[in-house]
Amino acid sequence: MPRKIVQRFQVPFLQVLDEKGKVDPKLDPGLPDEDLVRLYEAMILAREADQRMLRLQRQGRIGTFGPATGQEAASVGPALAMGPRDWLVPSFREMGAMLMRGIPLSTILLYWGGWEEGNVFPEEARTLPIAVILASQVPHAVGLAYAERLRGEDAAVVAFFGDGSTSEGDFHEALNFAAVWKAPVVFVCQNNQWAISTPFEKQTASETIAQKAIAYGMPGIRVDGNDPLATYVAVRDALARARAGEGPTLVEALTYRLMMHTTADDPTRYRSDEQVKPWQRRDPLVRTRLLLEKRKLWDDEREAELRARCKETIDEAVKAYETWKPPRPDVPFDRVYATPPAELEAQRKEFLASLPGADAGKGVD
Ligand SMILES: Cc1ncc(C[n+]2csc(CCOP(=O)(O)OP(=O)(O)O)c2C)c(N)n1
Ligand SMILES: [Mg+2]
Repeated sequence: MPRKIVQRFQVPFLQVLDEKGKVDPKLDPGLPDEDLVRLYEAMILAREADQRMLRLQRQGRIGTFGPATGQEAASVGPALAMGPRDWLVPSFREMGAMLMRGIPLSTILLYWGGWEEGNVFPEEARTLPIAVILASQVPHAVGLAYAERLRGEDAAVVAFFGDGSTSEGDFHEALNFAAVWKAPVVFVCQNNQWAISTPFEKQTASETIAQKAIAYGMPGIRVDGNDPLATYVAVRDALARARAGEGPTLVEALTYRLMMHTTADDPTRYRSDEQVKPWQRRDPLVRTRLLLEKRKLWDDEREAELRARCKETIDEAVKAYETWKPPRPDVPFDRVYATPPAELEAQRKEFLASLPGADAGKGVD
């Protein structure tokens, strides 16, 4: 037969916890109570920290900041699914996951305060630096995953990026390489439906991001990105595939950017409140609290106690950030190469000599 269908494809969708806090019993991952509470607490801390950082930016106490309010479930679910030896490769809206990996909030404040030290994480957090250059982290994630396998390690990698980042060449190159070489990596696209002012419909002619996986020969799934149980289940299953040597998976977490792109952006210039409203009703924090209440794990008293604990944690972090003193100004030169080339060292010297108070021309050690 000269004309026939050679392949047929489907794009699955997963939601476990709906907006009313109801879990589909057939899909319930059966997480222990303490994990459900952990997910909720991590999302509340991320939200509170986000809102505080917005205020700090408006007061001139940190630099430009990209909030993740409304997107917390997309990063805490995957973080819960990860093991301690796995690697987190973030973009820039994964504060929930980063805090769960044990990165101090004061370090995250240093990052948004513009300090290079804000990219130096505790080794045991196994987390790469924040990546603002879109999709630049995705090939790195694949290389990291491939290297772990080459070394015979059991570790896998979870790499995050946004919907806009899927239009970058780096994204496509990374997915192709990962699929061909069966690298143990899980790609998580936080599809918040905006790339600054570019809406999802103008970003791609694909109906979903998940379907892009098909072209590269890996499974793709779209999940409700405001459902921490769906993001958990999808990444848990993808990590199991990765560890079994079956290669990568693309998980599209469909969510929504409720706030501005960054503090340098005014979203009222390109979208209306009416567009945003339905997504406020899909807030991941609200449905998770409803679930905890249904399971008799939560009440107003626990909520008040948690909010007070978050405030204390954030106050301490802000204090640590604001009393922090840079040990020396040339730290950014340290982390570009394992062994810096002579040219870079010459630039370091020139930079140090140019600082106010520096004795120009004098060598610096
Ligand atoms: C290579 C590159 N091009 C442009 C930019 C400027 N830029 C920063 S964030 C952004 C939009 C990113 O959209 P998306 O990937 O959907 O992530 P989101 O901001 O929605 O989380 C753009 C264009 C950049 N950081 N890097
Ligand atoms: Mg986006």
